[in-house]
Amino acid sequence: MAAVNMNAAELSRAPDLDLDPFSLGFLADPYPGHARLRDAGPVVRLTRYGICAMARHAEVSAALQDWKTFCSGRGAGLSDFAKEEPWRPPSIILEADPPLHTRTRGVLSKVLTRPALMRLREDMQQKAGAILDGVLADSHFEGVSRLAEAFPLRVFPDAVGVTPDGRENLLPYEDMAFNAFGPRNALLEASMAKAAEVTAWIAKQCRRENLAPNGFGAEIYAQADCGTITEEEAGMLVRTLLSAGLDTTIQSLAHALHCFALHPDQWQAIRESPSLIRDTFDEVVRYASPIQTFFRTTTRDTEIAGMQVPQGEKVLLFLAAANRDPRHWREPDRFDIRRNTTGHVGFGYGIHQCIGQALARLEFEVVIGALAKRVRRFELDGSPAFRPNNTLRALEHLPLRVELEIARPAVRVTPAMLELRVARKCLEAPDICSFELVHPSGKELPQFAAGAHLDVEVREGLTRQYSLCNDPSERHRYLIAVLRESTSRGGSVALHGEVYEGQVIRVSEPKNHFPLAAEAHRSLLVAGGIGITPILAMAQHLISTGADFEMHYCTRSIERTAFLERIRQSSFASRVHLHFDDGAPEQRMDLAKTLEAPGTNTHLYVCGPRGFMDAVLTAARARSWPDSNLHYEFFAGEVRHTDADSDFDVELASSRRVIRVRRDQTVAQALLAEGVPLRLSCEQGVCGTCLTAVLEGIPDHRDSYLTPAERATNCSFTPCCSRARSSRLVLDL
Ligand code: 8QM
Repeated sequence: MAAVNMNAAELSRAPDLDLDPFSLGFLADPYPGHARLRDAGPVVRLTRYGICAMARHAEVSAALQDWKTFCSGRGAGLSDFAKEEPWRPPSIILEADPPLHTRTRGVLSKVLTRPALMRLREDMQQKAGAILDGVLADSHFEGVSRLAEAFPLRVFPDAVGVTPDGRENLLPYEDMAFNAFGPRNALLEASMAKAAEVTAWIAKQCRRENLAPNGFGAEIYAQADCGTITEEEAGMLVRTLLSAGLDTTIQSLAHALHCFALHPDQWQAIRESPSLIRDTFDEVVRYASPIQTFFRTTTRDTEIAGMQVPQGEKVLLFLAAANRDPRHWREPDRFDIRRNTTGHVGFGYGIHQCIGQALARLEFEVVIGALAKRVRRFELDGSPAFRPNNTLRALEHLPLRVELEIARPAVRVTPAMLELRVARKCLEAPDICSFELVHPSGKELPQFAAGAHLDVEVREGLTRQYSLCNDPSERHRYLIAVLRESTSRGGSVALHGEVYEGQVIRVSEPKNHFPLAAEAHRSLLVAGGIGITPILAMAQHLISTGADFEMHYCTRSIERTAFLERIRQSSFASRVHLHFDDGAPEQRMDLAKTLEAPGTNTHLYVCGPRGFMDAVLTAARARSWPDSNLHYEFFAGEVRHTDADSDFDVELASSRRVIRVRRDQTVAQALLAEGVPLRLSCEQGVCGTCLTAVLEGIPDHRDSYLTPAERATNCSFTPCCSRARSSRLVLDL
C-alpha cells in the first residue's frame, strides 16, 4: 500500500459513520456494529473521534503488514503520542517501530524460546491437575475465576518470576492498560481508580532485584548484561510481559469454555482427538478475538481501496471484525475447530504479531488437555456476563455445569508385605502406645515420605492403618503410635493387648495418601490428638529441608499429650504451638488467627478426629484457602453412621442379582453374607482395598480414601462404609 501520486480528486473520501465503538452498548454486543463498519466501506471515518477505521479482513491484514505506512511509534491506542502525553512511558516493543522494535523484539524472542517453554510444561501439568482436582469436585463452578483465571494466575507470574506478594495487582493493571488504548471514557476512568498504587507495584516488580532468578524476567535482564538492551529497557520489557501476558490468555480460556458449553459436539471431537486442541486455540482467538482492536498512525498520505487517508491519521483496526468478515471467511459466525484459521488477525499480523502466543498456546493446551481427560460435557448453568473493556472482549462470569468422565477405579496392586519385629513398645500417654518396628535381621527398610502409613495386620484377617511418625530420613525403623479405642472394631485394642516386644508382625510397605506438596512456600501443620503421628514426620521433614512452617498440636490435656518430650527436644520445637482443651483460654488455638489470609502457596495439613478436622477445614474454606492447598487425613475409626441410614438394594451387574442392604448393615456385610467375595482391609474407608465400580445409582460416600473429584464422578465407592443416595446401586461385580 504505497503512497501514490494521485490527485485527491480521483480518490473518494471515506464515508462518515457516527458510531462509538467504545460505548457500553457497542461493547456489550459488538457484532452488529462490526457488520455496519465492514459494510460501510473498506475505510470509514468515525466522526465522533475524527479518525479512520477499517473492519474488513483484506484491509486490516494489509495495514498490519505495512508497518512503514501504519506505524506503532505514535501509540497503539487512540491517543497520538505525537500530540498527547502518554499515560505511561510508551512500550518499547508494542508502541515502537524498527529499528528499536527489531532490537527489543529480538530480546523477547531469545527469552521466550521453545526449549524455555518446554521446561515449564511439566510443572504446568501438575498445577493444572491440582486446580482441576479442586474445581471438578463440584459439578457446578464459576468458569472464569475458578479455572480461566486460576490457571494462568498460578503459572504465569511464576514463569516471569514475580514475587508472591501483591500479585492481586496484575489483573487490575492489565484491565487498566487495555482500557487505556481506548478513549478517556468512564470505563478508563473506573479502571484507573487505583492507578497510582497498582502502577507503582508493577514498576517495582519490573526491577531486577525483585525478580526470581530463573524466570523470564531474569532472562530479560541477562540480555541487558550482554549489552543488547540497557538495564532500563530490560525493566520495560518485563513490564510488557506483565501488561500483555495474563488477561489475554485468561480470556482465550474463558471463551474456549464458553464455546465448548455451546458446542458439545466439538468438545466431544476434542476429547476423541486431543491433537485438535492446537487448532482449537486459533479458532477461539479468531472467533472471540480477546483483543478486539488496535490503532496505528499513518506516516504518509496513502490510499486504501481507492480512498484517501492522509498522513498523521489515527487508524482504528478492528481485528475482531476482520476475523468474522464474510468476505474472507465461510460462515464466520460459526465456531468450528476444524476450519482453516490461517490468516486470522487475532494475534495481529506482521512484525508486531504476538510474541507470547507460544506461551499462551502451551497454557491452553495444558489446561484444555487436562479437562479433555476428565470432563465429558460442559453446559451453561446460567447466563455468562461480560466485563466491558475498551480493548478486550472479556468474560467476567461463566457459570458452568460439568459431567465428568467415568473414572474406572485404578487397579491398585497389593504391595508386598513385610515381616517386622516389634523392637520397642512404649506407653506415650494414657491409652497411646508407640511401636517401633525393625527388620528382624537389621536390614534397611523401604523408604517412606512424610505423611505415609502402614497397613498393619493386627492378626489374621484384621488390618488397620497407622501413620509413620518417625523421621522419614531414618531407614532402620518404622515408628507408629496407636490410640486404644475400646469402642472401635478391635484393631487398636488388639495391638495394645496382644502385641508385645519381640513379636514379628506383618505390615505393608509404606503407602502415602497424605503427601506434602513439593511447591509449598509455607506449610501449616495442624494435629488433633492422635492425629499428631503423620504431622510429626512432616515437621521432621520440613525442618530438615529448611522449609517455612508452623505446627499446632491440640490435645485434651498436657497429661494426655503424646510425644511431648520428643517435641520439646526436637529441632523444630520453636515452630510448635501446643493447645490444651483444659488449659487457659489464651493458649487455645485461635482458628481465625491461625488461618487468616493464606499467602499464595501456603499449604495446610490437618489430621485428627473428624469433628476437629471439619472445624479446621471449614474455617480455612471460609477464609478462601484454595481447595488444592488443603490436605487432610482422617485417623482411624471415623466412619459416620447416622440414624437416618435406610435400606437400599445393590445389583450385581454380572448376574443381575439383587441384594438388600439393611439400615444396620454395610454393603460389604450384606455382600459377604450372601457369599459374594469382596476383599476388605480397613473397613472404614481409609485403605481403598474394597473400591468397587458403580455403574448406576448414586453412592453416599463416607470414605476418606477417594479424592473429592473422584467422589464427584460417582463412578466408584467403598462398600465397607459408603451407602447409597439412590434406592439402588448397580455394582461392577
Ligand atoms: C497487547 O506493554 C506492552 O508492551 C504491551 C501491552 C499490551 C499488549 C502487547 C504489549 C497485545 C497484548
